[in-house]
Amino acid sequence: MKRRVEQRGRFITLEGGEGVGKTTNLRLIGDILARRGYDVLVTREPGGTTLAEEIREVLLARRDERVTPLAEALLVFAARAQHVHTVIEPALAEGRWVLCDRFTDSTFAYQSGGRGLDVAIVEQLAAWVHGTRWPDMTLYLDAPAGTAMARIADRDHDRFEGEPKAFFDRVRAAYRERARSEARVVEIDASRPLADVSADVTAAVERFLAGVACSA
Ligand code: T5A
Repeated sequence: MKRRVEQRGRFITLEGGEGVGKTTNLRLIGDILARRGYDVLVTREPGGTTLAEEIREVLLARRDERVTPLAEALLVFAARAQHVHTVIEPALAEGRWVLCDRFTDSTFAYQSGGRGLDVAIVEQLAAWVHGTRWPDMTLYLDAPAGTAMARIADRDHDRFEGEPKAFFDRVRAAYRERARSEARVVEIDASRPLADVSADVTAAVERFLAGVACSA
C-alpha cells in the first residue's frame, strides 16, 4: 500500500496542442510523484471512464458530416461530467493525486479558440459540469503547430489532427492567452529537445511540491 504523504489530493493537468509531449511528460510527473510516496491516479480527457472513452471515439472519428462547435463542446462536457463525478472527485476526496492529460483548458483552446465557439458558452458549461473544481497546477506545453505535428506525422490522423495549420494556430493563441491569465498555468517551451522540456517540467513540479510542503 502506498504511503500517504499529504491528506488533501491535488489535481494536476497537462495541456498543449497535438504531439507537444503531454503523454510523455505525464509519465515523468507520475514517476516523480510516486517516488515521493503520493498515491497517483493518471487519467485523460476526453476519456477516463468507459462512457467517456466511448464519447472520445465519437469525437475523434473522422466523418463526412460537419460537427458543429456547440455539438462538439457538449460531447466534450458530457464526457467530462462523467469523468469528474465518477473518477476525479472521488479520487481527490480519498486524498489521491490526479494527473490528467487535458481538461477544460483544452475546450477553451479547441472549441472556443479553434472552432470559434463563444467563450461565454464554455465558461457556462464549465461552471455546470465542475463548478469551482479547477486544477491546482496546469503545465502548458507550447510549440508551433508545425513542430509538434511533425512528431506525429507517421500515424493515422484523427478528426482534429486533420485540421489545417490555421486551426492549430488559433488553438495555440487561445492556450497562450489562458497561460497569461490563469496563475495556475505554467508555460513551458516544448519546441526544444525532450530532455530540456522534461527538465523544465521536473523543475515546475518540484516548485509546486515545495509549495504544497510549505502549506501543509
Ligand atoms: N479535445 C480534447 C478537444 O477538442 N477539446 C477538449 O476539451 C479536449 C479534452 C484528444 C483530442 O481531443 C481534442 C484535442 C485533441 O485533438 P489527445 O490524444 O489527447 O487527443 O491529444 P493529442 O495531442 O493528439 O495527443 P498526442 O499523443 O498526439 O500528443 P502528446 O501526448 O502531446 O504527445 P506525446 O507525448 O504522445 O508525443 C508525441 C511524439 O513526440 C515525441 C514523443 O516521443 C512521441 O513520439 N516527443 C518529442 N520529440 C522531440 N522533442 C520533444 N520535445 C518531444 N516530446 C515528445
